[in-house]
Amino acid sequence: MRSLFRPGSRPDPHILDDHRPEIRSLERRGLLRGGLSLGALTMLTGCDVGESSAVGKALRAVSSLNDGVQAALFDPNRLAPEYPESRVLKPPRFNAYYPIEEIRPVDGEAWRLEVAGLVENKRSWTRQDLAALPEKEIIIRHICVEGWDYIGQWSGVPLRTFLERIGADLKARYVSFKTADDYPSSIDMATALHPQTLLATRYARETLPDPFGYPLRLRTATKLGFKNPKWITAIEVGNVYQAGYWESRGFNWFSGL
Ligand SMILES: Nc1nc2c(c(=O)[nH]1)N[C@H]1C(S)=C(S)[C@@H](COP(=O)(O)O)O[C@H]1N2
Ligand SMILES: [Mo]
Repeated sequence: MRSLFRPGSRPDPHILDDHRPEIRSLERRGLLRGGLSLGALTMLTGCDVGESSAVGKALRAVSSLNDGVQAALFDPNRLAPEYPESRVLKPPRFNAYYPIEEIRPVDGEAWRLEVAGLVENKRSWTRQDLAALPEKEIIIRHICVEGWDYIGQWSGVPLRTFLERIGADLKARYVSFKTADDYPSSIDMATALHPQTLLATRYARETLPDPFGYPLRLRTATKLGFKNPKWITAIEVGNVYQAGYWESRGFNWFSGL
C-alpha cells in the first residue's frame, strides 16, 4: 500500500476535496478543529489515507463511532424547547436537495402510507385512516446544517402512537422512511419514540402545504432539519442500518441537537 509519509512522497492535496461535507460535519461537531490534514486523519484513525476511498472510510469510522456515542448520550426524557405561537414563521422556510420549482406535489387521494419490516399489521394507510389517530401539536425550532433556522408549529400523530398502533417491535434499532422524491432517511428507535417526534400532517393548524411535505412528513424536535423527511410514502421498522440521502454524502447519521 502507498504510504503518505514515505520520504519524498507528497500526498495529493486535493484528495480531501471529495469529502468536504464529511469534514464539515465532523468540524461542526467539534470532532475536528482547525481544519483536517491527511496526517491528522491518519493518526486519528490509524488508516493509510492515501486513496480517496480510504479517506471516506476513515472519515466514516470517526463519524460512526460518534453515532454510537451520541445515541448513548441521548436522553429519551429530555424535551427540546417549545415556543409561543406568536413566534411561528408563516409560511415556513423551504428546503430540499433541489429548488422549490422542482417539487412534484403528491396526490393525496391516491397516496398510501406503506408499512414494512418488524410490524404486526402491514396494511397501508390512507390520509383518512391517519386523521382518525390522536394528535399532538409542537412549536419547535427547525435547524438546518446550512446555517438557518425557524420556529414552526406542527401537528400530527406522535410517531410512538403510530408505531404502537401497527404493532411495531419497539426494541428494533431503526425506523426508516421512503419518500416520494427519493430521499431515504432513518432514525434510531429512541428518537422515534420521543414525545416530540410526530408524523406531521399540519403546519400552523392548516393542512401541510405541498412544499413542506404534504400529505405526511416527519417532525422531530431533537434532530437537525435534514433528519425530517417530507412526502413520506413508506415506514419500515428493522435492525438493518439504512443510510439516508445526506448520510450517503457524508453527513453524520445521528445528527442530534
Ligand atoms: N423528502 C425530502 N425531505 C427533506 C428534504 C428533501 O430534500 N426531501 N430536505 C431536508 C432538509 S435538508 C431540510 S432543512 C428540511 C426542510 O424542511 P422545510 O422545507 O419544512 O423547512 O427538510 C428535510 N427533509
Ligand atoms: Mo437542511
